[in-house]
Amino acid sequence: MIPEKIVNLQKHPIEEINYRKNCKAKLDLKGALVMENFLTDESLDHLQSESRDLHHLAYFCHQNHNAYLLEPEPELSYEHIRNLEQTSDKGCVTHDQIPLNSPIRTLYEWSVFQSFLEAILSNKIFPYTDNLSSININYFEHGQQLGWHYDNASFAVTLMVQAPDHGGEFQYLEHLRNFEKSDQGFAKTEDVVKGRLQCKKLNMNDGALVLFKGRNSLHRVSPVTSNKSRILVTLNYNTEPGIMLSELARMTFFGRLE
Ligand SMILES: O=C(O)CCC(=O)C(=O)O
Ligand SMILES: [Fe+2]
Repeated sequence: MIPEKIVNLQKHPIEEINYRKNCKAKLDLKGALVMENFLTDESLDHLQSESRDLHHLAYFCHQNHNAYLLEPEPELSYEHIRNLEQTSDKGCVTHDQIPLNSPIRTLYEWSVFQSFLEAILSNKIFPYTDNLSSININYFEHGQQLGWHYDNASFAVTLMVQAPDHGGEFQYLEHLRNFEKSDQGFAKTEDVVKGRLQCKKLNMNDGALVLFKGRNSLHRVSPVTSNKSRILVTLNYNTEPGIMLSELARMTFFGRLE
C-alpha cells in the first residue's frame, strides 16, 4: 500500500506547514494530541486483520514496577509513592514479526510522516537499531492493564488499532513532576494513584494516531473489562541515532534479545 493511501490526508494534511504548526501548538499546550481517523478505512482494515492474525506470536509479560520506573529507593518504605508497586501486563508482537508489506512499516518509514513528527516534536527522530523495538503491536486482554508511570522517553507515538468495549482507558494528569528539575512530585503523584485527585481521560477510537509527552505526565491504561481486547501499535523513535532498547527492557517486554 502506498503511503498516500495509508493516511487520511484529506483530514490530516501532514505535509502542510500550517497544519503542522497547528498540531504542534495543540501538543505543546495539552501534552497530548489525538488525531482521530488518521488511518484510511482501507489501511485500518488491513491493520486490524493483520494484528489479529499475529496475536498468536505475542509474548505476554506481567511486571511490577513503581511509577518512576526505577529500582526501589531503600531509604523509603514500600508504601511510599516512590516505591509503591504498580502492575502491568500485556502482550507484544515485535518489529521483526511484522510482515514486510504491512502498512505500519510503510508509515513508520515514510519520510513525510517522519518529518511531520520532527516538526511537531522539534527534534530529529531515528529508529531503534535492534530488530525488535521500533514497531510493536501491544495486546491488552480482559483484566490486563498498564500501571501508573512516567515515561523515560520524552514523547510517545501510538496508533489505536482496536479500542476495547469497556475499560482500557488511557488516564493521565500532566505536569505532576518535573524530571528536568529533579522534582519528583510525590504528593500529587500519590493523590492521583490513590484516587484523591481526579485524572483526565484521552478518548481514542480505532484508527487514531496519538502523540503524548509522558515524561512529566503521570498516566496509565486501566484494566480492560470487555472480551474485546485493546490493540495498540507503538511507533518507537529516538532523538539520537544508533540506539538499541536496553537488554533488560527487551527481556522484560519481548522475552528475548533478538
Ligand atoms: O497503551 C497506551 O496507550 C500507552 C502506552 C504507554 O504509556 C507506554 O508504553 O509507556
Ligand atoms: Fe507510558
